[in-house]
Amino acid sequence: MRRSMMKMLLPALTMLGGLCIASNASAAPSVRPGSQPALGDVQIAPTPGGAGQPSTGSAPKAPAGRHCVVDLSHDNAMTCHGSFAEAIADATGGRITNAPGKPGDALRDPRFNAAIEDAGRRDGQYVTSIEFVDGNFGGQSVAFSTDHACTGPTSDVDYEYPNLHAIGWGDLISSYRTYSGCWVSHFEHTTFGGTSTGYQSTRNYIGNAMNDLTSSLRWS
Ligand SMILES: [Ca+2]
Repeated sequence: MRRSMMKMLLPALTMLGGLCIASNASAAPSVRPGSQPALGDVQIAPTPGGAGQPSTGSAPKAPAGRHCVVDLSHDNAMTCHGSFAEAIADATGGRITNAPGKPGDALRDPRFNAAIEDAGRRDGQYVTSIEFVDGNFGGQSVAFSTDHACTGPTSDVDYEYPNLHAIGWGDLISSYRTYSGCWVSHFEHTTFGGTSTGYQSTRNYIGNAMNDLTSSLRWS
């Protein structure tokens, strides 16, 4: 999002800053053995189904639907969808099929976030982070999925994506939400060069220094 627009939205973002932005400070997901999160309106499929989505593979273009999923565990294959709900169904292997249509509404709902974490724990369909074009989890999105959670220490690199420009997502990210015990570092240049944010958990605004500048990502 343009910085001029961000200035207009800053008061609103400040107001919303305290809402449901989960601290990931412990790095490890909050897991209570045997407990079930209250899922409410977030529908969980009774049996996990494969995403079954064709992939654009190694020849990606700027996505039309602009709600995309990149599978970090399978050659970084990207699949794009026309709605956020479809993308989340893909990222969770079909477990969450009716995510709220507006990503911002979904991410401010603790039940949605619990369902994402639950999909990882129960089905091995983890999401490292969901990245957004606008601040406050708005606009187009790209979710990164894996088959393992991140390890606790941030001294290692659990996953990485070297070139967002190659898949139409370079210089766009303004906010992000982390899951699966992952922290994410945003880099100014491809292959992890230039300025970086360092590993951080959820941010409803990435900050002026890196807004619309991210070209590569690492998770730990
Ligand atoms: Ca790690």
